[in-house]
Amino acid sequence: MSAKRKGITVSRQIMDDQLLHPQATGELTGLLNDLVVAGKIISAEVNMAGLADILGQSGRTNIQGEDVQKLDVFANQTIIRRMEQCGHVCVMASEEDDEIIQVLPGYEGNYAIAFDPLDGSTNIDVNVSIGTIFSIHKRISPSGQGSVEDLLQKGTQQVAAGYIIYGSSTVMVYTTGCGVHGFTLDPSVGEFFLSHPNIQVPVRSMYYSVNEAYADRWFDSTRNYINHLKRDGTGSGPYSLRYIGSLVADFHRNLIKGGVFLYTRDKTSGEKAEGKLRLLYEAAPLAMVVEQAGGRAITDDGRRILDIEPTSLHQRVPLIIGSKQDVDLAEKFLRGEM
Ligand code: P6P
Repeated sequence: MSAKRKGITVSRQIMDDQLLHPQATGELTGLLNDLVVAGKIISAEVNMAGLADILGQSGRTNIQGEDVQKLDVFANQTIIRRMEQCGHVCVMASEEDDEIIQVLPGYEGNYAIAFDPLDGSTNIDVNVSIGTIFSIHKRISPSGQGSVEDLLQKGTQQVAAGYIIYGSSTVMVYTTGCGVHGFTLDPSVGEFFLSHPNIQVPVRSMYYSVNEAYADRWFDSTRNYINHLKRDGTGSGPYSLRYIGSLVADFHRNLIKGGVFLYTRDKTSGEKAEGKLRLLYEAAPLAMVVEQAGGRAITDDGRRILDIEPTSLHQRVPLIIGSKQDVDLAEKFLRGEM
């Protein structure tokens, strides 16, 4: 990275991205910059959580039936408040809300945003990295308040996607379809500075990321693939297991160092018949990021994540995502070719 690019802020990069899209009006730029502000506010709260009385349960449960942590509520409200009055959004979907979320009357814009405000939040109290994941589509409804149709679009139709990981430092990673860039927050000045330009996920790795506790409930293709990696089936040495249990943390490590993450279907069916992760605001945005970085994202029955036509806001989808060659190999197993 040349010296002149050292001080590139995320807002400058968002503007540079806009210039790559001749038809851009600047609305997406405005939306992303408001999302950056929300990320800074959430980051400050997450970093204070250990001190402020904000740790622990909020006493509520969400659509997933999970105890909602206080920081979840704060993060969700922070993003909603920014998006409902930014003038660039017509409708929202959040992991924390059963139904679509409208924007303030008169502030309707041309984009729809789906987000997981604080994924991995069960890890909050033990200081494990957690994150915000977002997916942005151009509206398809004509005008005014948006509708669920503006959100239920294929991943290939996303105009921007990314995440903010709140860990040892706060890093924002996003793409608008022109590559993937990472920015690290300098809390002393309150700015995200370019720290990971043009991220390319290593084409293969030595790491797999899966919850081995579910091995007895995997389909044979998944189990055979994992055993192949563990038993040096690739001939380059046995893979190591790295699993944090926080999707954004596991994904970010794989994006930077290489690796393959799996959360596949549970063959005993039940609520995890399609896995645990959500298409709209987890799998699809991370799939856009990973493909823009040269990786792949598929389901464990061989579908490309970005090609899946969503049918409901909170639908689950099995996910195999990461280094291209590792996902290519997984695809061979699930096609019965190995
Ligand atoms: P399991 C966190 O609750 C989460 O939604 C993701 O961040 C993470 O990848 C997954 O669940 C972990 O699930 O079943 O391994 O605990």
